[in-house]
Amino acid sequence: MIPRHHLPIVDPELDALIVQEEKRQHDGLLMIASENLASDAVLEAAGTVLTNKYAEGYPGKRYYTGAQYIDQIEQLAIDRAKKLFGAEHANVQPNAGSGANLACYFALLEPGDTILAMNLSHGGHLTHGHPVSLSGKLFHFVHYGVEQDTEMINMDNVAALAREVKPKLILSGFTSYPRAVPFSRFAEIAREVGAYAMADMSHIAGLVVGGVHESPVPTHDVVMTTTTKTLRGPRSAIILCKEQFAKQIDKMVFPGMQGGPLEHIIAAKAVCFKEAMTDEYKKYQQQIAINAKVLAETLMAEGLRLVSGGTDTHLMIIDCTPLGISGKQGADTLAECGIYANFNMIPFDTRKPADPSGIRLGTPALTARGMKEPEMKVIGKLIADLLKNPTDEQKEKTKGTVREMTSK
Ligand code: DSN
Repeated sequence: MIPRHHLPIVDPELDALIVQEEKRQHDGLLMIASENLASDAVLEAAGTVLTNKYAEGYPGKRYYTGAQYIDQIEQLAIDRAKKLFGAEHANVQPNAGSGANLACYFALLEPGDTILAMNLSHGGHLTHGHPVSLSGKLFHFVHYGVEQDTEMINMDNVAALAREVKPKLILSGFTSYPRAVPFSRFAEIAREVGAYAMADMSHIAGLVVGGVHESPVPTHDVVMTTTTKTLRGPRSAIILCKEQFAKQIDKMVFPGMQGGPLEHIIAAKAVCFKEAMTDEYKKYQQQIAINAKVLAETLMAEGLRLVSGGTDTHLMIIDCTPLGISGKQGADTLAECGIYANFNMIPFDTRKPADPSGIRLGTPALTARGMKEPEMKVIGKLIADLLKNPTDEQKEKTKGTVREMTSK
C-alpha cells in the first residue's frame, strides 16, 4: 500500500473509504478471476503528474507541444509490449478492454459484417456480440459455444459453423472458459474461410507470458488484452497486431475511439511489462496455474461439480445446482465470510444472468500474496464446507480461517 500524505487532509471522507477498501483487500481472499493485485511500482506510476498532460496523437506526432517526455514514456510501453509478446506492432492507448475490442472490429470491418465469437453464457464477453452491447448492435454476431456433455469447445463444430456463416472475423479468447484455448486451430479456421483472426486474451495474457498457455500473437492478425487480470498491471488495455494492420488499428484507437490518452496509465502499463519480463514473474504465472489445479481438485474431491470437470487456466466455475442454491446465493455467502468470487452463468444455464447457477473462482490475487498448494487445499475445503453447509457456525469458522490466512 502506498502512503498518502495529502488525501487524508484534503478529503478525509474519501480517504477513509479508500482505507476501508485497502482493509477489505488485505483481510479477504480475493478470488474474482479477473482481479489481481498490482504492484506498488505500478500503482505509483499510475498516480503521477503524467495525468496532467494532453498528448493526442502518437509518439513523435502529437497535437500538443511539451510531449517530449510523454513520447519517451509511451514509446517505452510500446517497445516493451512488443518485446514481451513478440508482436510486430503495439498500441498501448486503449483505456479499457471494451473500447479496445470495438476499435479492433471497426479497424477491420464495416458495421453489419459477420463476426463468429463465443456465446456469453458459455464463457464469452459482453463485447463479443451480446445484444445489449454496442458490439452486438453494430455488427452481426453468430455465436459458437461449448458442447453440452463435455462443456468444452469442439473445434470441428466451430470449423463447420465458420464454413456455413462465412464470417469476416473469427474471435477467440474468453472470460469464463476454464480450458486452454486452441488459438492456432482458431487461426487455421479463420485462414480457411478467409476471415480475420482476432483473439481477446485478456484473462490469460499473464499465463501466455509465463509459458503456461499458448500465445495467439504469432498466429492471429489482431490480439487484444486488458492489462489488469493475470497480467497484473493497471486497469487498462492494449492491442497487438501484425504490421499490415498497424495503421488501421492506430487510426481507430485515436482519433476513432478516444481523445487524449491516459499517459499515467500508459506509464503504469510500461512498469507492468518490465515486471513481466523477469523470471520471478514467469514463476508467479506458473504458480497461478498450479494453484488453480490444486484448488479445482480439492473442490471436486469435496464433491462439488466444476464446469468441464476442472481447469487448465487460472479460473474454474462451480455449478451450484447440485447444492440447491444459486450462484448468487453462494457468492454472497462466501463474501459474507471474506471470500470474494463472482456469480456467473454456466453453459446451458436455466437461470437468469442476475441470479445464475455458477460461481467463478480464480487464483491470480491469492498467488500474488504468495499462497501456494497447501493454502489452496485449505481454501478449497473452506469453500466446499461453507457452500454445503452455510450455517452461522460454519460462517464463523470460515471467517476465523480467512482472518488467520490473510494476517500471515
Ligand atoms: N468483467 C471482466 C471479467 O470479470 O471477466 C471481463 O471484462
